[in-house]
Amino acid sequence: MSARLPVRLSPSVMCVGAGREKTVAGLEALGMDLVHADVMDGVFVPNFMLGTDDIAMLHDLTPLPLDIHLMIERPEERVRWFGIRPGDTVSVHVESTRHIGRAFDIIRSLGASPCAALNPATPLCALDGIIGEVDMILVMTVNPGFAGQKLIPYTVEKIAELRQKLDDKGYENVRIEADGNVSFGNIPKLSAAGADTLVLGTSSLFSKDAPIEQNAKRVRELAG
Ligand code: S6P
Ligand code: MG
Repeated sequence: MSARLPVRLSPSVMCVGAGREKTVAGLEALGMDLVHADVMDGVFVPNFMLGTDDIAMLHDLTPLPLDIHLMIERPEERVRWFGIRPGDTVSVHVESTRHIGRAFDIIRSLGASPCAALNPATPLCALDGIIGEVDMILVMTVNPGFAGQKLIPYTVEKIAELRQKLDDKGYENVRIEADGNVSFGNIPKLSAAGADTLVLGTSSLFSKDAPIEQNAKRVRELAG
């Protein structure tokens, strides 16, 4: 296996709850690296989440780059609506479009990092041919649409296989993001499998069992 890429922590805005502005503004001081912004259109997934104004507001609230996760149909027709900034990361689901290359080209032209996202049941062969076009692969470890779900066990092995596949093909610098129930208990096995970008939600950073500062410290200790 290649040298491990530095771990990045990406707290999910849909899990913040009340006091969103203050919490988002404080994420950098907590040692977070990105801000994960879920966009849902009610068609690709059975939920609505974060519109274009929300994304603009997030950019105003934090200097951290956004990690925009588009769970929308035909993202290539809509991706320009989101005020993407250079340095942002933008994930597009392979299941959501017949023209994923067009979406990647637009994202790259805006100075952002294009990423491919996979639902839990989508096989890794869906990435054949496009690995060289992306900076990261987002692996859903729950079915997309909602926070607070349980990790689907087979996705851990899928991450390990993906890391091996990327390394074998010479794409050691392509990152892997784990999204869904990245809990205190699951972080060690997801990291060991090869996930280097961790989406933090209700099961870790925003767990109500402890103050956010304590949760942030615990996540960093577990994730390295
Ligand atoms: C789900 C979404 C995720 C969640 C996050 C929730 O469709 O893409 O980014 O916000 O995974 O985290 P948790 O710890 O509540 O499962
Ligand atoms: Mg997400």
